[in-house]
Amino acid sequence: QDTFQAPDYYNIDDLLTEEHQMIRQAARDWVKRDVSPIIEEAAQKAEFPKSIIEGLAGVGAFGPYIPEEYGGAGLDQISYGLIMQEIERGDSGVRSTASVQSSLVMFPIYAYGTEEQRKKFLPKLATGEFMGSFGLTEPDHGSNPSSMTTHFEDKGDHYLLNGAKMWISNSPFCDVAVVWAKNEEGRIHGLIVERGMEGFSTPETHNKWSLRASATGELIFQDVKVPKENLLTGKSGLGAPLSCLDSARYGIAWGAIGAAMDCYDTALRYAKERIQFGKPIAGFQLQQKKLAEMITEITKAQLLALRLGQLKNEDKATSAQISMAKRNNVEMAINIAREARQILGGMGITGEYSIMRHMMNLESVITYEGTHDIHLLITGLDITGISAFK
Ligand code: TGC
Ligand code: FAD
Repeated sequence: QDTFQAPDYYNIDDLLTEEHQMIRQAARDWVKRDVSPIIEEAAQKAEFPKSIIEGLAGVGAFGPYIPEEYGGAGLDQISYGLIMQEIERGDSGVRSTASVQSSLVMFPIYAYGTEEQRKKFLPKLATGEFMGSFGLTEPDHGSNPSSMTTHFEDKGDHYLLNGAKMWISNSPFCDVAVVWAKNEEGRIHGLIVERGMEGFSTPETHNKWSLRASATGELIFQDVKVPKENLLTGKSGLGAPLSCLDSARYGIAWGAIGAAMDCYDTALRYAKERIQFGKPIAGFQLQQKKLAEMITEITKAQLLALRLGQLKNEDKATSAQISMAKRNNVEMAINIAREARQILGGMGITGEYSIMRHMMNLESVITYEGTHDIHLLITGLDITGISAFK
């Protein structure tokens, strides 16, 4: 059952347009109907529920802000954020699938691809006929992707790609992968690698305690011949993949609010119903402190995300502003999940409620797309002008 109430303590809905609210409602209704009933079982079995791909496409989660002529939904950035929020209310792994497809696969093809690449890939990615993955992280190069070793050589009529990527969302079932690799001069470029190319394999990573309803794996390239027309020609250097991350990190800043809202709403309802020592546990000050702090933090995160969305719409959001929102909102959500789980006592550790699943999922969310530490250092660099990375 799903009786979710969306917290809106500061009447933030008044700042949204009717269209925003309709888009959010459509995503919310879909999550309630098609995701919530199946997601716990999928997570327990550690299976990505492929049945939801069509629905994700239907609510505009694949390329929300990609223009309609390429199959996208042509929406603004706040709509994109609201869709991510509703999807992550269901599960962070489902939102991951959408984030990767939209911001890490469709965005680079749209922004840096040729017209032929856009026409060939974007409409199929928008409907979910093609699923995509994004290969930046390597076994020995996570927070520091500029030192990647995956590389390609120009062989005249094709490129020869060698190397390996690790921790790649959607990899086990992806049809296409946007892969970041160095050329002979050590310059980073994006290549579109397609399933079926000889020497390309995508083994799944098992035994995850987090993001279990999302498939994670490797991308392995052994002398893969990539046609020259699959090079993303519009931008090279680390700034190219990092600009994709900006878009995905922005979506995560909204998505985390969804997970937090679900935990808060569940804990609030449980606290009002659960009787101990002759009264609802919601009547005890310690539990009220937890709940009051949750709604305060959710409200602050909502305002941060909305303002960032306005800046994104005006093309004025900086990477450092996005980092701050990703870091703050994910930490907010993981803290709320931990506190909410305690409010449910023993019931909080079961799959009867979504909280423990959110809590475990958020351990990945606080690590991927730049760790919590890295985003702090990005803020540190922005305000001091001094890099503390190296
Ligand atoms: P640095 O020297 O600072 O920058 C290199 C070039 O990139 C430019 N740049 C950016 N451009 C666009 N957006 C950004 N956010 C940018 N940040 C930097 C920069 O201006 C420079 O350009 P140019 O023209 O001067 O060359 O690079 P660095 O090597 O010092 O690294 C900086 C650092 C540590 C912040 C960066 O490497 C970083 O963000 N590391 C974290 C890695 C990361 O986030 N990986 C994520 C992998 S994908 C993933 O996790 C998907 S999860 C699935 C899901 O989303 O659900
Ligand atoms: P490391 O970089 O080894 O970091 C380990 C620790 O050291 C962290 O706490 C980090 O904060 C800290 N650290 C590192 N450098 C510094 C520093 N300079 N100063 C202080 N502390 C530092 N990647 C993709 O490319 N595509 C994907 O689709 C994708 N999906 C993912 C899905 C899941 C479920 C997970 C868990 C990861 C995924 N990733 C993906 C990879 C993810 O982006 C990386 O895990 C992340 O960037 C961190 O890299 P790492 O795991 O190698 O950790």
